[in-house]
Amino acid sequence: MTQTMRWFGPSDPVSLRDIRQAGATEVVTALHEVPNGVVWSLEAIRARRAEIERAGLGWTVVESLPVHEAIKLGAPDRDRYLDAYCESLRHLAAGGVTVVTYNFMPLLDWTRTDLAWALPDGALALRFEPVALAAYDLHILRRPDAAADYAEAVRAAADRRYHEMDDQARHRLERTIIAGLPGSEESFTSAEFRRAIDGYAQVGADRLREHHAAFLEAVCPVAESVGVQLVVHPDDPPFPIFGLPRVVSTEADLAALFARVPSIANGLCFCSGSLGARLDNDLPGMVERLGDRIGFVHLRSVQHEPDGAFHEAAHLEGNARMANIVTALLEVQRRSGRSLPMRPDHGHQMLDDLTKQTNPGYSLLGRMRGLAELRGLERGIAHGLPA
Ligand code: CS2
Ligand code: MN
Repeated sequence: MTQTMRWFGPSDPVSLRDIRQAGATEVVTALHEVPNGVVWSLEAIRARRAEIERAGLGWTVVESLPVHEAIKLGAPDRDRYLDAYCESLRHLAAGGVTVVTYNFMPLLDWTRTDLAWALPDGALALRFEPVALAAYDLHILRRPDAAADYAEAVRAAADRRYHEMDDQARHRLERTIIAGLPGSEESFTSAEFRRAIDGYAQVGADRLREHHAAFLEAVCPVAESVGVQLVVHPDDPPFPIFGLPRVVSTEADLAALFARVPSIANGLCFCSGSLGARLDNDLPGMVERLGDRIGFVHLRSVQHEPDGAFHEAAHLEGNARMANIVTALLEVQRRSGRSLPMRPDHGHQMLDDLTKQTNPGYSLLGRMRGLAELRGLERGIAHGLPA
């Protein structure tokens, strides 16, 4: 696989030199400074490429070109955002990019309830805990109808949790959930978030699927004509939260999406961490069956805990069955003759990074450990395979 690392651009505390020394040959990045919905100019793309190449690295994958809420909502002004998206795709192709990542999650990008969960060895991991999410939803956000979304036992545990928390802990939980994790486009206060959720009152899963298909039908012909593959990043976590629909969570969701819009530009960012947050997703099997659609790979493993909670484990630990996933990916490469761009998705905050200001999940050392382990795993497996 082509080893990459995510870089958030010139403001990232992790430098291009760091990434190169970690052993990656490419970065995946985005023009994070351009607001969602505004066209990425060819000039800005070229300038970013020049900076990356000066550091001895390549850039073929964008993560992410965000999809405007008007498109997800199917709002009357969506056409102008679709046009802007197509224009950015043309510029990206002219600027040497071949893979463009996006997600189709309403309002929130990836969501966690704890960004600094201490592991037994003192490193910090990201964690998602349904009881904490419910405590926020029921007691801080106070979303009307929220109670109906939780089982009695979860509600009771959430009540207890909320009452045990002091104001500071409540504030921290609120910021963790809605202030926007690295790479997210949206950042809300609870009042804004409640209003934004209301905007989805008429958009259930079926309509969101329609809007997703309409998006792909509008942009795939352009992507195909300029030689770019769009890859959808799965929902994280892969189930509905805050009553908002999620439609990119399971193998069935993905198979239906590819059947509905068969264009070769309609691809998948296979994220073993996001998809792995559901135990009913058979990760190696999904690589085998959806392999032809995979254009980009995120490798990470979650450790499931009792009561539906999970945390991000070290890359080769947890529930993901990483050796089986990498074996399946190598088979996809063999059969298609491609080298898939891969990145370690998130990493623990550890060692010297514990004293630094870092982007949650995107500190250097944890990801360097992840990349080193994954590289070793890949080499070891490839060594045993017939040429
Ligand atoms: C996250 C997301 O899990 C992940 O990869 O870091 O921010 C992801 O990059 C986006 O959802 C892709 O659009
Ligand atoms: Mn991912």
